[in-house]
Amino acid sequence: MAGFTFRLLWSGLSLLTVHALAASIGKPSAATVCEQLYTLQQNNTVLHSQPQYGSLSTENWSETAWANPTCIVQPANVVHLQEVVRLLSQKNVQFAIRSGGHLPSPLGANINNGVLIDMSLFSQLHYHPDKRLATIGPALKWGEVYEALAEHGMTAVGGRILDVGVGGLILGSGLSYLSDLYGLACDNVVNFEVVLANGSLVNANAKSNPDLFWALKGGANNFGIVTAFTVRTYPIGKVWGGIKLYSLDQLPTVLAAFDAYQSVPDKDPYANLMIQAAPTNASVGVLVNLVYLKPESSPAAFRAFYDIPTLADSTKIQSFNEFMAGGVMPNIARWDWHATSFTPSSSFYSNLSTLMTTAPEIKEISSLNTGTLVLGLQPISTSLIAAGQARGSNALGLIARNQTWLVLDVGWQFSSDDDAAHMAGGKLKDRIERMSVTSGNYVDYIFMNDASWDQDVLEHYGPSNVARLRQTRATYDPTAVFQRLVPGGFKLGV
Ligand SMILES: Cc1cc2nc3c(=O)[nH]c(=O)nc-3n(C[C@H](O)[C@H](O)[C@H](O)COP(=O)(O)OP(=O)(O)OC[C@H]3O[C@@H](n4cnc5c(N)ncnc54)[C@H](O)[C@@H]3O)c2cc1C
Ligand SMILES: *[C@@H]1O[C@H](CO)[C@@H](O)[C@H](O)[C@H]1NC(C)=O
Ligand SMILES: *[C@@H]1O[C@H](CO)[C@@H](O)[C@H](O)[C@H]1NC(C)=O
Ligand SMILES: *[C@@H]1O[C@H](CO)[C@@H](O)[C@H](O)[C@H]1NC(C)=O
Ligand SMILES: *[C@@H]1O[C@H](CO)[C@@H](O)[C@H](O)[C@H]1NC(C)=O
Ligand SMILES: *[C@@H]1O[C@H](CO)[C@@H](O)[C@H](O)[C@H]1NC(C)=O
Ligand SMILES: CC(=O)N[C@H]1CO[C@H](CO)[C@@H](O)[C@@H]1O
Repeated sequence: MAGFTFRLLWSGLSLLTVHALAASIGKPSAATVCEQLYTLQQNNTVLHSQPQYGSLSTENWSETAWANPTCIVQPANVVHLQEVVRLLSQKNVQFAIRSGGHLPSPLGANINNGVLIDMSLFSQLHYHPDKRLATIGPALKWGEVYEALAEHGMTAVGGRILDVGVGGLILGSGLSYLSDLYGLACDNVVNFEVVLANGSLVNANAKSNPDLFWALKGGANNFGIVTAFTVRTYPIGKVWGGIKLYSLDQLPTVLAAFDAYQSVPDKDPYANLMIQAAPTNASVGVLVNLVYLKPESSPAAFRAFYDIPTLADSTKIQSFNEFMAGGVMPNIARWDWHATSFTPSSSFYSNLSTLMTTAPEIKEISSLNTGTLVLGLQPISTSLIAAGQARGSNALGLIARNQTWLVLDVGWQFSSDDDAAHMAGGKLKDRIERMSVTSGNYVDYIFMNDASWDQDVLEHYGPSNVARLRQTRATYDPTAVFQRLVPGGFKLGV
């Protein structure tokens, strides 16, 4: 098999690296390293001049993530990846890491003048029925994971939209429709297999490298490159779920129902939902994606919504995967999003509804070509936080309060509007945040997977967690390779 040939070629690379280092004079460049990679591993190195370069550098969810890497490496296995990381570390060449490519941040998972490590070939999936665990590769899409697990009657705690990537979602914590029952995606990892800055391969779990295990649960790309996640799986049967669609002017009523849903005593953890409203686009209105993780029609958990007349309603009993396949995002070229968190109250939601029709930023966004704003609201219950703690702690510093994670998704067409779109979204997020600070509803937490590139997510994990993350970095990446040489993504800071 090709694997054998790869090994021979790649053991040649180590030797060459040593010679090259010994002889190194002057400043090493990404172009030199790319030539070396290409000489040694043609099949897995894509240079600027090659036909595949275009589609690989423009993958893909949002055009804001496109860039011009000097070359793109697609390691075929762990040994390849170790050699690539060793070479880049030794030569001090900057690089980016990409799994599913769904982060819209410019240069968050891509790079100009550097090497893009594209993890596409890490798409393994093994289910271990005796332990109810699955080992999954970072390049898989959640739809592929769910489909494979469904054959065993199981599912995993992962993305709510099927084409999101595994790697970035878990390393950014990962919110799922199962989270009130089982915690966040990162809470359900039992082992991370990781290539460290010096190229060594380690497992991080409760027993081996427990400090790294903790740090990776929210630590993004600050500690190493994850080559495999072993995650807990859970039985799933049919669910009741779908989308209830309301008109935009029903937003205050829908948010009042949302408040009632969140504030009942002992909220049923089998119920979950996500609200999306498009104040720039009245024809889209307000979408409530709701799911009950049992085959039970119209469960009591959602009773606050049942009296509100809908424009359309697709709720029915179906498979969990069919339900998630119904979740969509508008097809718009460029995206940015901003996150903030607050504790719910009826007065806060009422003021938020008003803001969504009056804030000047909404006009600024709708005046851009295909300018679109989607307000997203995600309920986070204390049971989610407790379920996470019960599975071992994470680095996120969440406080045990019922809360809402808000996201403003901003979509537009042309790069010439990038600054205007980013500014408007950021100003609106700040406006909402000021309102929550004034009313005492503010929660000092930024959900990484919904955050914009200029939100300092890790700093908000709290001072003691940040100190512990820095300590962990000193152990596993003493020369701060993942800070200095990997500029993209949410960084811990030096
Ligand atoms: C349509 C859509 C729906 C979404 N739904 C959800 C949802 O339901 N729940 C949720 O939590 N989030 C959701 N997200 C957000 C999503 O989790 C983030 O955008 C996440 O970064 C995507 O992961 P990825 O692997 O596709 O991204 P990438 O762009 O490939 O990577 C994201 C970041 O992680 C780093 N990274 C990726 N792989 C590795 C690795 N193997 N080792 C080290 N670092 C790595 C990258 O360097 C980059 O900084 C959604 C996003 C989209 C676009
Ligand atoms: C490179 O790819 C070609 C075409 O797919 C294949 O025939 C060849 O065996 C590969 N070489 C290695 C070293 O894997
Ligand atoms: C969170 O809300 C639930 C009801 O949904 C309630 O039972 C619980 O006491 C609340 N927790 C806190 C810490 O307020
Ligand atoms: C909502 O707005 C009113 C009027 O401005 C204000 O008095 C109240 O404090 C606000 N409440 C919240 C929770 O923001
Ligand atoms: C609003 O949404 C509709 C339906 O998705 C779409 O056809 C239309 O182009 C959108 N308008 C704007 C301004 O985005
Ligand atoms: C690589 O780094 C790890 C963590 O700092 C260290 O334990 C290990 O000894 C290093 N390996 C080599 C070969 O230097
Ligand atoms: C790799 C890939 O799929 N690239 C596509 C991303 O989306 C743009 C526009 O939709 C296509 O032109 C690219 O081919």
